[in-house]
Amino acid sequence: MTLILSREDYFPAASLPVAVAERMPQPSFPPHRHEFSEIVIVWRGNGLHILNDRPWLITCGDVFYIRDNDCHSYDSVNDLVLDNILYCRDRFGLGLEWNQLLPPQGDDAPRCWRLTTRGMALARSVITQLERESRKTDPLSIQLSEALFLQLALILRRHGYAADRPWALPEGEQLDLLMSALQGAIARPFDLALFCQQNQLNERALKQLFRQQTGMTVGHYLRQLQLCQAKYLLRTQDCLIGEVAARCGFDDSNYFSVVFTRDTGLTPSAWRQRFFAPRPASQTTAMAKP
Ligand code: RM4
Ligand code: NI
Repeated sequence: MTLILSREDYFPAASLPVAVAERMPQPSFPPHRHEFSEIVIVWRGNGLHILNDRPWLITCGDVFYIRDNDCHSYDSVNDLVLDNILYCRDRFGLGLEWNQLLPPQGDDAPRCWRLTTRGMALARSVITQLERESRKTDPLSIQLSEALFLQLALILRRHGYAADRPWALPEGEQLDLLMSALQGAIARPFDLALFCQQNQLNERALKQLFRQQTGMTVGHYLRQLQLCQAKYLLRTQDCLIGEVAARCGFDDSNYFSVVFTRDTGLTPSAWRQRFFAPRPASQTTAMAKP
């Protein structure tokens, strides 16, 4: 007979829909089921989580949705810190569509989810409020607990992704990944298709997201990064134009000059001269973009 954890033992009152059980640390715990559902969020450390006979090595950022009829246990724990958010669907009173707010629960649904670092920070603060609120039994607190639980569920959806589907990385994180790759790509050619392949991202969707968020195409943005770098180098370093071109990702210094002139209205050397050659007050030159 597996252990069954009762509502009575884990909820301070029969009217409460949500309870937060912090485990700092989570010790090894024998196989059990619950008379409630449970969301497990792992903050730190590691251990083995055995869910319906399947072992998962868990660590920070892992999230599990445990259904009433699941059986699970913890083993080989090592400084494992997690929170259990316990809830009873039948005690919710706000009339929300929980089937749509929580991830699908079918047999082929992913079992292990990952929460991004940003998601963890957001979840952390909601759980802190929920922990306090969920102990109170007046009607308003009960509603507020449900609302906070809703907020948590939405954060987990927005900032979480199935552990076996890294290409479904939340949009914000996809964009961060791309941005840092582009910053590192100023001096070398950047291959977006290759980048997407390496990071298991959908190229079309990422291009669209980039455009939506920045108002530029990836190519335009990269070109502007290169030109900013070129202006900076021209102004601060006394090197050859060809060297500036190479350090900004152009193999061909003539082509660099064409692009630079088209963008600024000045050739690279004329642009540089603005900062170095003293100009007589009467001389008029085309106004250059900064
Ligand atoms: C235990 C363990 C179980 C959970 C209970 C509430 O320490 O984390 O999985 O159901 O707490
Ligand atoms: Ni449990």
